[in-house]
Amino acid sequence: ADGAGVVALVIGTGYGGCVAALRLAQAGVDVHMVEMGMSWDTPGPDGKIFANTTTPDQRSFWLRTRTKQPLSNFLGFPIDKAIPRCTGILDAEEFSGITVYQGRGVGGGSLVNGGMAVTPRREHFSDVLSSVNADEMYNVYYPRANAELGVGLIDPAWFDTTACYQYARVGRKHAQRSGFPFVFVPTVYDWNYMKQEAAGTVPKSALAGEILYGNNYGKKSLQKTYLPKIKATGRVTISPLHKVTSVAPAAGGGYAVTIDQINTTGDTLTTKTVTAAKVFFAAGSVGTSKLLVKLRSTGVLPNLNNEVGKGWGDNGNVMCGRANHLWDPTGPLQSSIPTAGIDNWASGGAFAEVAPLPTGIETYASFYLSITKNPNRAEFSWNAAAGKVDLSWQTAWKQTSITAAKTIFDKINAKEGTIYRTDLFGVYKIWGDHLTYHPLGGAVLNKATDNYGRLHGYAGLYVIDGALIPGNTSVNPFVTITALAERNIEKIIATDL
Ligand code: FAE
Repeated sequence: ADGAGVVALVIGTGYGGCVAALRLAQAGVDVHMVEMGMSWDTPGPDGKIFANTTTPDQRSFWLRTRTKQPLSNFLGFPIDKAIPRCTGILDAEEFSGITVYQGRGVGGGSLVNGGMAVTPRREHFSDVLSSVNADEMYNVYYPRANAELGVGLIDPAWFDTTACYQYARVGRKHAQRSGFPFVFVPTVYDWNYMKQEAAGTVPKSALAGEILYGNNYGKKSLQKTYLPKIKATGRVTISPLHKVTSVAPAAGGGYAVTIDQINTTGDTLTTKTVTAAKVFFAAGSVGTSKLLVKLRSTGVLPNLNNEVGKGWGDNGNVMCGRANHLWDPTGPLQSSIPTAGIDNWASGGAFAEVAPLPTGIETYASFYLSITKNPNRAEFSWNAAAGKVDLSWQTAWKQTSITAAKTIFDKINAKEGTIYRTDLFGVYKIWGDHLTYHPLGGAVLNKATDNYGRLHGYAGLYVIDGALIPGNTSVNPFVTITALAERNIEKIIATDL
């Protein structure tokens, strides 16, 4: 609706955006959600909405002509391949020192992520969000987020026997033999559905290697949790394939939001302007930071403060594989949903998840995504010559993360008499240190905004996504992003409407 006015406009449909839209609509506010990605509700020619990891296609990547898989190599062979350019689901966004993976579509990162739904240990919370009352978070907002997201734990008896978690049991055995605390990781996968997949009574999703490019059945993404509730309010319009490019103070009050409608090859079809009384930035850590830095630097929102763009971190993500002995197979059938972790945060600064290698064949490999305590923080800045936003992260900064991860895996390798895999990230390269799945920060709470996400300098502009979190959550971030959004929107509805 070109030129029409709305009360609240939400940029992005990930965790922060969905929490904002649901709670505003329930409070009686009309909401317009704008999402640059597709709606992901229509099956492709193969009858499925989402593509499989083993056969990536045009649905898999955001505007790329070649896949850029997190594991680029296997047994010495590059595995990336040509695909048609399309507004696919996974964006591998390249900055000079890091590739940042993000979900694109209605549901944001919930479409592509591993579903690991972890609440930080309470004793670490003050390191995560120092200005937030921990009692409120642990008594009210974490429980609310866990309930809304449908977080649950695997049945430990099933874990102990099912073929699809042999890889995780091998991970547990090795962790325990080296004296590391082993923990089950809660997830948003429907565990009953996975049991039925294993029994062969329903179409397979986690047991068909579905991850990264979407899960067709068992994962409770936002499409199965917040989004149906949002639609049921009848107060929310969602515009997919619409990208916000500007938010400017409007003459008569409120904000003029400029939006490009794009097609599935990424070309702009039309440009629209919508006026909104309040605008919620929920474009993800990178999306929100890029927009705000551009708008401040180009004089559209000059009163945004100097904290905007700062405090960005990678949640210390680093990946590695270990080569197991031939008598320690990890199994050809590997559930794509990780559910086991090695918690060495307190003594080594690393929390390592035992991740699958869902290739369908025995790999004799244990694969891990580690979240580490990495204090390096990067800054977004406007590159006027190139007309784009740069990020100052340097690949060498991952050395801290590698050192932390080695506190776990050097010890396990020594105990087991095993070595690191060197074939997963290139030729003779041990560490996946070029990427993150967990971008955080860039508009940090209580710095770029007040303690509830209100941007300094502009009444009616809010940040409500991962950009608020200063770079590290000690565990996977989406439960914390959701809980913080629940906390902030409750305050905003009570005081600003
Ligand atoms: P996000 O979910 O990224 O949503 C932002 C939305 O805004 C996206 O849909 C964008 O397309 C859209 N957008 C951006 N710019 C614009 C614009 N200009 N105009 C319109 N729309 C725009 O943000 N986290 C966990 O806790 N557990 C996991 O197991 C896990 N696994 C992951 C695996 C992968 C491969 C990836 C990529 C991420 C994973 N994450 C995981 C991270 C998690 O998905 C991420 O922290 C959240 O999705 C971030 O939530 P936000 O609401 O900040």
